[in-house]
Amino acid sequence: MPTMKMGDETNSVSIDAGQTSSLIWTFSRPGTLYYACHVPGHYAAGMQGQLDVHG
Ligand SMILES: [Cu+2]
Repeated sequence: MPTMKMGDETNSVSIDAGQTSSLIWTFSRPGTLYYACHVPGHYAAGMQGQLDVHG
C-alpha cells in the first residue's frame, strides 16, 4: 500500500497504520469546523468529519 509521510506540524500528526497518537488543540471560538485527510483518495473514502465547538 502506498504511503505518504508528512512531517509533524503544530496542527497535524502523521503516523503509520496501526499506530496511535494524539493532537491537542484549543479552539479560540465556537463554531462548526470540518477536517479531512490530505492523502489522495482518503477524503473520498470517508476520512473526514465535522467538529462542533461550543463556547
Ligand atoms: Cu487518510
